[in-house]
Amino acid sequence: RPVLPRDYNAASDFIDRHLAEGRGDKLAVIDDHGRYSYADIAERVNRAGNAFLALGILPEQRIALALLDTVDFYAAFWGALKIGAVPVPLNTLLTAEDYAYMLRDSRAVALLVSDALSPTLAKAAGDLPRLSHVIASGDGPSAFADAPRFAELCAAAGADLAAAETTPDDIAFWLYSSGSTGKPKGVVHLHGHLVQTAVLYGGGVLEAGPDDVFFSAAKLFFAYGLGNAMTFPLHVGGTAVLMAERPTPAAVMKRLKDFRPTIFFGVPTLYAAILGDRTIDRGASSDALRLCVSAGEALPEDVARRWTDRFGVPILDGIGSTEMLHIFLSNRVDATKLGSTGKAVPGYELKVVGDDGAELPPGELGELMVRGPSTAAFYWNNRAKTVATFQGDWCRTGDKYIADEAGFHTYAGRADDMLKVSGIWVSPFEVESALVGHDDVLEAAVVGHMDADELVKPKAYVVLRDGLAGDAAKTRELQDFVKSRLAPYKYPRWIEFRDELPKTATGKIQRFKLRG
Ligand code: 3SK
Repeated sequence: RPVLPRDYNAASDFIDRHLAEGRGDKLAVIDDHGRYSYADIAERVNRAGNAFLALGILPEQRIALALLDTVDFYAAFWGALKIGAVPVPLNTLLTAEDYAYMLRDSRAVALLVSDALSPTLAKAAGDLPRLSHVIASGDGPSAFADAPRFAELCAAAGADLAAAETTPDDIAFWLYSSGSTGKPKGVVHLHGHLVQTAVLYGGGVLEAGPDDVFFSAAKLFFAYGLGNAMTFPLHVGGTAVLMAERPTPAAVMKRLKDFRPTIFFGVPTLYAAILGDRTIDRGASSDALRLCVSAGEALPEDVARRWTDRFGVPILDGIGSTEMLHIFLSNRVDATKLGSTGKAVPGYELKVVGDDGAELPPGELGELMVRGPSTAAFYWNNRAKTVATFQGDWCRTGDKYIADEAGFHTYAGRADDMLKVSGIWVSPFEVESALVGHDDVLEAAVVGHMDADELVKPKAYVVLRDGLAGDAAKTRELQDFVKSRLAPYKYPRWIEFRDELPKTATGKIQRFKLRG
């Protein structure tokens, strides 16, 4: 584990160190618009930091980032950290209501928003007295017609900037994480956390080095993507390939061909979708690719086997969390057990505990707990959930696991009702509430259901009001209704109509009777 000096600003470590060590000319980032050396990135970071200072933004104030994956994300994230402010990257797939909550909860004083996301954010950003600045990223039309352009603010700002005096324990950034009930929680991470994940997982498990080119289908606003496509490449002086568009199989394969990444990071749903297209073969990738990584949800054995057969590259399954910042349990190239999530990443400790909190021996099923040097400090403004999750230096994962004698851990479902869909949390309760908001729906229960690739997607059981028929047209109508109310990825892929739902004597829906 790295031991950090008392004076430590993560931006100096991840950005300025490369200039001090003579790597200014090395290629750091390729995005949809261009290529940027380490010197270019350092200058953009300094200009962004100075632009924030010129707006009067103070250390510890939050700057919300609703940004697609472009070099502006790097500039804004590190520019904020460098002045001691706190970037809060937001999921770019959410609704105006979700954003309104996060902007209010975080008390963000500034919002930087990609043009393409501006119509949704514009609906969220009214009536927020603490939000003093909205800045537009991009050069297209923005729904914030009067907002200053990030590029112009940066061009007018100075190119030199000294890092704010921070310590490894200063708050660096937040990420929002959703739970089964209640609103999303602001997960608070410290300056010292990023380097721990870069060294322990990026260096220790991936054995990443300066010749690696990193490409992540998971976007930078996810903890998974933040490491894959930003902190891991930056830490070793490698190169990151960024893509703003949605990670469809075609878009991903094009980047694999054009930019020849050496490490690719995806989620099982994407690996299965690529495998589902028989026209995509090894020739559609490149011979530079040495390693693939899967996280976000458990990787079905069959998908892993077919991927390696088709592309000739190992695929490492692992699991992380927003609370732990990145992957803490993983297979390794030289220690893989198919169907298992692997062993503890060195530097992290795991234990499987029973309902009473006592550690269980190998072979017994319980909840996985983890401790390590990148554990979030707390949830913002949520004492009850903080104490329930962070217990001493152990963090409850909410995942059920069985460990074997050799330390391999096999996933056995969630301790709560949460679903991981294409690597993103979905609360069944939120989908149920949306469904019952439809005039024709009396009751709804949502559970996880396996698709043909053994990947979990939401399935709804619905009781309609008297006399209404549940048919294909009603299914589509309800699916569209959910998509119009919630982030579209949350919609139920299947709807089964029932006359009634199984319930306990006290009227509680018995979801376990519907799972299958
Ligand atoms: O979902 C995961 O497995 C994950 C991996 C790395 C970082 C964050 C998360 C949630």
